[in-house]
Amino acid sequence: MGQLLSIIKDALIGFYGLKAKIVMMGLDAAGKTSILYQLKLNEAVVTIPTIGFNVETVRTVNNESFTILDVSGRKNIRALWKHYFTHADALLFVADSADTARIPEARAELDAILEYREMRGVPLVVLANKQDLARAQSPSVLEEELGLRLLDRDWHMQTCCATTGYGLAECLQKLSEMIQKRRKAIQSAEPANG
Ligand SMILES: Nc1nc2c(ncn2[C@@H]2O[C@H](COP(=O)(O)OP(=O)(O)OP(=O)(O)O)[C@@H](O)[C@H]2O)c(=O)[nH]1
Ligand SMILES: [Mg+2]
Repeated sequence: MGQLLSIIKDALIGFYGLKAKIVMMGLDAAGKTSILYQLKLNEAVVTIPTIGFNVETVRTVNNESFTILDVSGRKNIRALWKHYFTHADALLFVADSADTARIPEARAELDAILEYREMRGVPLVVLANKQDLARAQSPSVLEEELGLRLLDRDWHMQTCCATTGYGLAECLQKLSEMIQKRRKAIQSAEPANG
C-alpha cells in the first residue's frame, strides 16, 4: 500500500509539477534580489537594498513551481531570518565571490542558519555569485572557506552571475533533484500504513 501511494505521488508530481518553498539568504549586497528577478524575468534588474523580503514564484522548464523568499541580508535584520525557515524545502545561500573580506562573516551566518531545528536535513545550494568580476574566488576556494566540506547534509556549490543569468538554470535543476531526493528519503522513512 505504501509503495502504491508512493507511485501515485510520483505520478501526480510528474503531472502537476513539483512545488517547493525555497529560502534565499546571504549577506547584504551578495546579489540575492538580482538573482530572484533574473530567475523570474530572465533579465538583469536594478536593485536597491532589500528591507524585509521579496517573494516570487518561479516556474522551471520542467513545470516545477518554486516559491522563493529573498530575505534582506542587512546585519540588523539577520536576527529575523529564523522566522522564514518553517517548511523550507531548500536553502539557497548566496555568497559574493569577490567579497573575500566578508567570507568569514558569510560562513558564520550560514553556520548559524544550519543550526536551527527547522533547517535540519534541509538541502543547501550555495551560489557563488559575481563570477564575472576579476577578483572572484574559484568555487574550490569558496567551498573551503565557507566550510562546506565539513557539513553533514546534502549540499551543492554552483557558480553564477546574476547580471547575465549564468549558472541559474543549473541551480534550479540541482534544487529540484535535491528536494525530490529528500522527499523520497522522508517518505521511505515513514512507517508503512497498510
Ligand atoms: N558584477 C556583478 N554585480 C552583481 C551581480 N549580482 C548582483 N550584483 C550587484 O550587487 C549589488 C547588490 O545586489 P542585490 O541583488 O541588491 O543584493 P542583495 O543580496 O539582494 O542585498 P540585500 O537586499 O541588501 O540583502 C547590486 O549593485 C547588483 O547590481 C553579479 O553577478 N555581478
Ligand atoms: Mg535584496
